[in-house]
Amino acid sequence: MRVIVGIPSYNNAETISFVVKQAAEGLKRYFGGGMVVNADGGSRDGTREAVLKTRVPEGVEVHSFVYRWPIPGKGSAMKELMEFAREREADVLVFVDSDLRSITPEWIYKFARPIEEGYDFVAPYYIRHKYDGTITNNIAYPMTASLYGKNIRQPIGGDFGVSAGLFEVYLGDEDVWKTNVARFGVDIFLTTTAIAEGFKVTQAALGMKIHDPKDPAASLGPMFNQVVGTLFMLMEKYEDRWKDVRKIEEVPLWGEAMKGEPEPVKVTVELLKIRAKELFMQKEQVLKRALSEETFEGIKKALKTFDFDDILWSHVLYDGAVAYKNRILGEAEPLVPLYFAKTADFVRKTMDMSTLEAEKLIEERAKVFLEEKDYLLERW
Ligand SMILES: Nc1nc2c(ncn2[C@@H]2O[C@H](COP(=O)(O)OP(=O)(O)O)[C@@H](O)[C@H]2O)c(=O)[nH]1
Ligand SMILES: [Mg+2]
Repeated sequence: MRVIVGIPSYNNAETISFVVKQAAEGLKRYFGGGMVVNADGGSRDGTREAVLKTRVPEGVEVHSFVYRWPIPGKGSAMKELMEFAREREADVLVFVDSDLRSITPEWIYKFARPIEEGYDFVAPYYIRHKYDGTITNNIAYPMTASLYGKNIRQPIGGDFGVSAGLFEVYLGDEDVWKTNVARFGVDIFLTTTAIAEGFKVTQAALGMKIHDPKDPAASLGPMFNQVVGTLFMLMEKYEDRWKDVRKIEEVPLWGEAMKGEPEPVKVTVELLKIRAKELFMQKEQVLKRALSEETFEGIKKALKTFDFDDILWSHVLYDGAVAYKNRILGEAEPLVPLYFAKTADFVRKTMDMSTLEAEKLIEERAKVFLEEKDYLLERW
């Protein structure tokens, strides 16, 4: 089996060499060799040099290029990694992020082996600290599970295994790569497309995910906009695939799920609250038009108390999706203050919980989203 590992990067000189090394070891150990390819966004910190000078086992080739697609972003890098894999006639393309500190050679096996067994898409399944992955936990996971009915816990984990048949489909529609899919919308695009186009999907148990953490209020606004905008766009495209789904199906897990407490990720709750209020004032008018009256009243209260329950939160996202479809919202960005407020609520509620205990609340959230699906269907 020809396996290629693709690594998108942008200024990751400090961490990428470790990732290249682990990937190369994995290729050698489990597949007798292969290729590690880096697609870089024009880093100025020596990322590509770090890639190219990493010592790897014999039988593993290392490449690095700067992608040419004109939109700067992670998705553009991944697009060109797929094109590279297609040219080299790879059977499997494994994507891994360049800021991973917990990747081991086994990860490559776990992403590639299910494809050899007939799967097309392997999503990661890892333990993340309760405050890492707030866009995953608040949006991508409950929306994917309740809309498309697949219990994929990490739909936007960043690391994936993809079959040749599937990357052909991803590359099929060039126009989609002119949207937020070229940026951080790429992960939700990969996962949703795999499910909605009927490919065989599974999850690989990988242990912990440790990477460069981000403080939500300081740096996740643009990512929220890109991920949620893409999710809304795909809801329109695939409405026939999610409307009739009424239950959440388990998705097979390759390997044993691990338990443990990952190293803490810091969230500045005060900043979340301040930014939520500030941004809400700026977006109040458009939110009033985009949300139902009941939802709008609900969020006004939630912005005072920072008590933001899952039913209200599902209505925010469902109203948002409808407003996007009806062109009242051109982007998901006006919803950012509500994401900040919801995150502040989650931090408060889980302050004294372990990551495993907090996990239970997130699983419950997906069920609430499913129960509230009629609310969406009535308005869609
Ligand atoms: N080429 C390229 N890669 C990017 C860009 N932004 C992020 N990446 C890569 O995408 C991966 C995930 O990015 P990261 O910032 O860690 O996102 P997060 O882990 O999802 O919060 C990393 O390997 C980044 O280097 C970009 O603009 N261009
Ligand atoms: Mg990261």
